[in-house]
Amino acid sequence: MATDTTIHTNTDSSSSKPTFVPLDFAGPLPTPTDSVDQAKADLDRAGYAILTGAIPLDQIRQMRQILADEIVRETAIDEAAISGGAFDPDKKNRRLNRLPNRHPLFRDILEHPVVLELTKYILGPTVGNESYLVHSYDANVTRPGSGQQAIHTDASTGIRHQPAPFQARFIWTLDEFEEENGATRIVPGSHLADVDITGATHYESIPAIAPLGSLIIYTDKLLHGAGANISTDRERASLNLGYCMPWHRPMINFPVIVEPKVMQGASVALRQLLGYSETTIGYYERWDGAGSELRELCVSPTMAY
Ligand SMILES: O=C(O)CCC(=O)C(=O)O
Ligand SMILES: [Fe+2]
Repeated sequence: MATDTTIHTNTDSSSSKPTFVPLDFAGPLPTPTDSVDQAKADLDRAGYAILTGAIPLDQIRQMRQILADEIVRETAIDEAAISGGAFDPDKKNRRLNRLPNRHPLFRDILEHPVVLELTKYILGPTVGNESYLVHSYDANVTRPGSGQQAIHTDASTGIRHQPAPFQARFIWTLDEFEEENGATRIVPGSHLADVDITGATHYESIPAIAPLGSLIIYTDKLLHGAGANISTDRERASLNLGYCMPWHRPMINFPVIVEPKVMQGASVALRQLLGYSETTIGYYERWDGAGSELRELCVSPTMAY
């Protein structure tokens, strides 16, 4: 999808480490679109796209309410556990994981057809047509006073000079994303650069302003980060998730995180995406260490979508 270019940096002559990287992107920035073809073009050109109209707004509002209720519930149990994450700048935002356990809507959205189409577009074919895997999945709620997350890529492999995307990444906006409430910040065009991130570097970025219920699409090659919430009274909630190749180790081991009872009756596609397969193409490794309840959920990994 991409050819490598150089990202231009100002350097601190004493350390030769880049300290400030100004925006360096020619052409108009992507704007929200309801066209999947336009979104694909934006993704190729700018490294991200904002797709609208992919999901009914009442479904988005319902998920927002469930998320709020779950945060209240978890706050009463252990507020610290959901306050900020390892890569957040402070403890003001809320991070909620284990989403597939919490509500069917949080499971259904993992197999949204547009997300699967875009994952195919970004990652391309797999050997033996084996299913992609959900790599990671959580909710992030910025709150008034939350700081800006450091600009980063979502590449978890630690591989330098990564030649192609290893993850298709998505953010569902459960609130309207505005600069003031912490819209995700993006370095347009950075998906084409061979970036070696150092903590000392400040990247100039722009906010991904998006209506409620948008799907922000990017890859693990794009520089981005949650924005600071400088509003006095507005939260900004999102579902953040990624899909990876079947040979790429997901960040989350879903079959041992998700309660087997919530997966009973789940589609074959959802089971594949969450890694419920005793088989990889050509190999069968029985899940002897798992209980029968879990083993009965296993399906063939050959892409059913
Ligand atoms: O919530 C956001 O705006 C982005 C969060 C993010 O980039 C991350 O957690 O890796
Ligand atoms: Fe990220």
